[in-house]
Amino acid sequence: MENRRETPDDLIDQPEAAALRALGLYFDLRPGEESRYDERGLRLAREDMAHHVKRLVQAELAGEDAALRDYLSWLKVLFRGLSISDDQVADSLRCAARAAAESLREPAASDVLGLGDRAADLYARLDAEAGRYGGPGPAPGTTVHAYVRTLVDGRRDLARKVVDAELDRGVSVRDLYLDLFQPAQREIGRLWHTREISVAQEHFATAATQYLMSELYPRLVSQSRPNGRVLVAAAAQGELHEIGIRMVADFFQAEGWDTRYFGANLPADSLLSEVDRLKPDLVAVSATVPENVRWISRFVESLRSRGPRRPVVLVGGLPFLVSEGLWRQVGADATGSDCREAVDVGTRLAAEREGRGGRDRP
Ligand code: B12
Repeated sequence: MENRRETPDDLIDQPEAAALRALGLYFDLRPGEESRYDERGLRLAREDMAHHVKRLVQAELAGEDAALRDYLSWLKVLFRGLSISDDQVADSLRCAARAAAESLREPAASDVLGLGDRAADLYARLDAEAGRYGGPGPAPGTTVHAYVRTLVDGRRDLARKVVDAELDRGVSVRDLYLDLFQPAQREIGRLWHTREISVAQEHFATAATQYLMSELYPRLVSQSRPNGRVLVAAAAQGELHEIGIRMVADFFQAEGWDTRYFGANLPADSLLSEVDRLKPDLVAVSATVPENVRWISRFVESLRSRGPRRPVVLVGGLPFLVSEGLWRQVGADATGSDCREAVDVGTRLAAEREGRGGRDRP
């Protein structure tokens, strides 16, 4: 068919036409529903369809079930408590898959079509509470709970007091990163997801945590002894989540690495140029949004084409936590589930590389 021209990448970048087609298919399948939508409702339905299209196509690219399951359990929590039945969601997934398949070439078209039916069946059987995004959140009385409350209430001064009390009882900055800021950010995400807090409250919490991390940074690196190794750390192209990779960079710096941290959304070409210029021992790249993993794959491919004296590559972030083997699939040398593991594995791989004859330095 001559209109089947799009690659999976094109469709992920521009899902709008397929989303519109999917919504048409959905209203054909469920006559009578369209009249219940006002203009805003239709816009939201199109956005939901575009999201389905992107995630189904990305799951097809990933080629395993974990990414699909994760998306469905995320949807299950999102729609919990709303008047949208499992049946409606299942039909919208099928229609999104059909519309996506219509604009893809084979074999991707058949694969995505098959994913639609699998997603619809799986969705009905999933338990919202059981997945990564459900659950009750931190228990009242815990430090994480207290810290999150201060942020939700817009009280950075009180958040600071929670942090100071932890420091006074001897908690290290590393442990604050891992046992307070990380779970608190995930809880903030859960509260946003379940509509218990607004986007503005999430932004406030994130900004306050970043502010506190900056304040603690001198303490974190105060004992650090330079070890001569260089790290380049960045969030993938398109990726706005930056706290995880910032924590990774800070932990490396605390271990004596000379760390260049580039923050969010670094275009893949700029990352490559910096790697060529700085000749680091290790590159750490992070993604949270599944679609951004594509940029990491391309970056690693370009890096590998530079030969065996390229730096070690670590990848991490949510999609790599969800799909165990994804780091291998993108061609990286390893992953780590958190900033502590990142430093352990990165240090080991850099030492192995040095043992085998070192790195390409001017
Ligand atoms: C803050 C936040 C945002 C902020 C980010 C601002 C900023 N300056 O960082 C903003 C508002 C921009 C945002 C936007 C979006 N977000 Co958001 N966000 C979050 C939130 C609440 C916290 C993220 C965070 O700081 N986590 C804490 C860090 C410490 O954890 P981490 O990233 O996992 O990092 C650790 C490990 O993964 C690992 N690691 C990370 N990187 C690396 C790299 C290497 C090399 C290694 C080895 C290890 C490693 O080590 C880290 C430290 O221990 C999360 C909730 C959550 N569960 O994380 C949602 C969350 C990630 N967001 C979500 C969504 C849906 C979005 C949006 C799509 C929403 C929208 N419709 O616009 C957009 C996407 C934007 C984009 N293109 O990137 C979903 C993702 C669900 C999914 N599976 O896709 C989440 C899970 C919320 C939820 N429960 O629904 N978000």
